[in-house]
Amino acid sequence: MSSAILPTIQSPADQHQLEDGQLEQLAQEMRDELVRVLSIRPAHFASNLGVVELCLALHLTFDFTKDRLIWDTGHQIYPHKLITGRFEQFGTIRTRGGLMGYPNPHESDFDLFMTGHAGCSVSCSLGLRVGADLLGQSDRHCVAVIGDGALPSGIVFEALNNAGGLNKNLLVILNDNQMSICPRVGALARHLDRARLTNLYQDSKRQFQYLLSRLPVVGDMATQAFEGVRDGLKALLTGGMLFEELGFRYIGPVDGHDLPGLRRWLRDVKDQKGPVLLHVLTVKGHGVEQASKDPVTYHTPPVFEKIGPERTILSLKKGGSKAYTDAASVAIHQALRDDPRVAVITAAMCQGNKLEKIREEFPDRFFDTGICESHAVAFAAGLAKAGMRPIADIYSTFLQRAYDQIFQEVALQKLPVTFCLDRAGLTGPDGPTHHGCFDTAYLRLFPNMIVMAPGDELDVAPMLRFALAQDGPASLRYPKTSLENVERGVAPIELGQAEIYEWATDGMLIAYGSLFPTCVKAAERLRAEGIEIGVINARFVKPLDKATLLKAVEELPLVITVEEGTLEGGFGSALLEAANAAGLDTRNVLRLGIPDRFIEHAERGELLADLGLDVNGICDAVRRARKNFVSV
Ligand SMILES: Cc1ncc(C[n+]2csc(CCOP(=O)(O)OP(=O)(O)O)c2C)c(N)n1
Repeated sequence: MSSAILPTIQSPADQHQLEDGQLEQLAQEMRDELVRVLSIRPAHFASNLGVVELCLALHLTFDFTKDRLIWDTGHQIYPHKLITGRFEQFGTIRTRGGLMGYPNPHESDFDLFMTGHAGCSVSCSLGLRVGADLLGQSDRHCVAVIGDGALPSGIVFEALNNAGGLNKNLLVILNDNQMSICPRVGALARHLDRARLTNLYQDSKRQFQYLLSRLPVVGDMATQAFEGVRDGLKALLTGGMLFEELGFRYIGPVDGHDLPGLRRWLRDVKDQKGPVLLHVLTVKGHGVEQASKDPVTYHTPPVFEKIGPERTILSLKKGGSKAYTDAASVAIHQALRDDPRVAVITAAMCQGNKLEKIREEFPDRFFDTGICESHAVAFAAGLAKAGMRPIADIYSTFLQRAYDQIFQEVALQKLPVTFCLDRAGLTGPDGPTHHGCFDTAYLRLFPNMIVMAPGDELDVAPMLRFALAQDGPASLRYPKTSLENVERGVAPIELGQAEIYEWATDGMLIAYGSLFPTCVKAAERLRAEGIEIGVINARFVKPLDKATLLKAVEELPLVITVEEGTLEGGFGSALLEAANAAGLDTRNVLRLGIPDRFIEHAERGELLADLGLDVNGICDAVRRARKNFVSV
């Protein structure tokens, strides 16, 4: 849709020319553009609709060519992109070579960190604040915007604690829409809800709070006594006691969709001394009725069929084939039915992990910790120690947040926690913050850990059952893609045993996990060319099936390992280490996988092709290798 004002905003400074009415129109045009582009491309939708006014107010109040702004997580950064010189490219968002769906410093100086994982905005803003002060740039304001879903992350409280202690000038804006992806959980939600109740008195409160917050912090006994009264009154009025106790001045809650009001509040807090938390109330999906009524579906909806007048969504295009997540969710559900000791833990990804039915049927053994992966893993360790069989169902990339808990609370204690690593491998349009590339390398380092990957759908349920039967930790990783099957008499899952799909004389493709079906297709194509290549479904990287795999290295002219994970420290590395320890010549071994660089955003299929991990790429690698280092 062509619009009158938005295309003229080349940089945030252009907004300053606009009257209130024009700013309102700009907000509407931004929403129209979000609807237009995201109706044809699945992307974060409701979160972005909810922060349009907040984004405008921030850019109208601060000068982010020198001040600093961090959007926590970064999934709600689209309005910011629209008014920071990227309107014309907005239609390319999340496509190969186009704008990223998250902040990206390579795109714009207005984006400071490339982020996608939740919880770091307050820490990074505090670092920016302290760094600016040390470098004599105290006039630069630092602002973090964090959602109520990200707020409970442990690291946020580490940062609030540090900021309150340092008493630096820092503005934290809490964007409270009462939602994470699913409705928010935990005790903090109740605290924020109490603060919400006082919203009715917001206008009369504004001046009062402002006056109170302007009172000096240090002083004689009388002042201190007065401050005690002040804090008590404020807490009584606002319910923001928790933040006050952590050393922040709590202000709010204020209406996040009233642009003139928001601007007044921001002007008030801009030059306050010390750390300030401004509590802003927004509606996730604001401006699109269906999105605000069903923010879970519209967090990242499928494409929309049709848009009616007034941004009305007439229907969503759903459907498509079943994904690995579906197979895992069915297997987890069955495990809970089979064994009362089994429990499942998600870190705010109930919807993404497709655990809703389990949440309904087994509310006592389903746990959503919120965006708290490290807590989730340590909590799982506690459950295991108590005699339960917990499953930590966490995306590969987010499990990185729990690295030390996997080490200490789980592996070191040899506790039977099962890790289901969803979205392992290349996750497509989300890009480098979300690709699950590193888990094979980071998990196989730990003693006591069993590290596995199903080769196809048929491996998923048996592998989960196998993991749950172990007396120590075990993990399985599966990709973000449709289910695939390799027709065969499936061999049972046995500890450290690969499955030989086909042995052949010219060489062997050893697939670890998701690319097993691709390897089977590649071998078929090569056979048609007269090249006899076998395929092994490795299943385990730890313990490795040395007997089978080293036999291939020893006897065959060519061995190619194939994995959807980093080459550094991955499955191929494990094979080379084992071969080296056995004194084998490994010049016939070639490793295919993800190289040592961060991988951009594009469709998973496009990325696999780029990296030579599709059927064509694998066949080419075999042909090249036969030419280069195999005497045929
Ligand atoms: C460490 C981490 N875990 C999980 C996620 C997945 N995730 C993306 S957005 C989101 C919800 C964030 O809620 P909130 O901060 O309130 O923002 P809202 O979408 O409600 O505006 C979650 C769980 C993530 N990005 N990072």
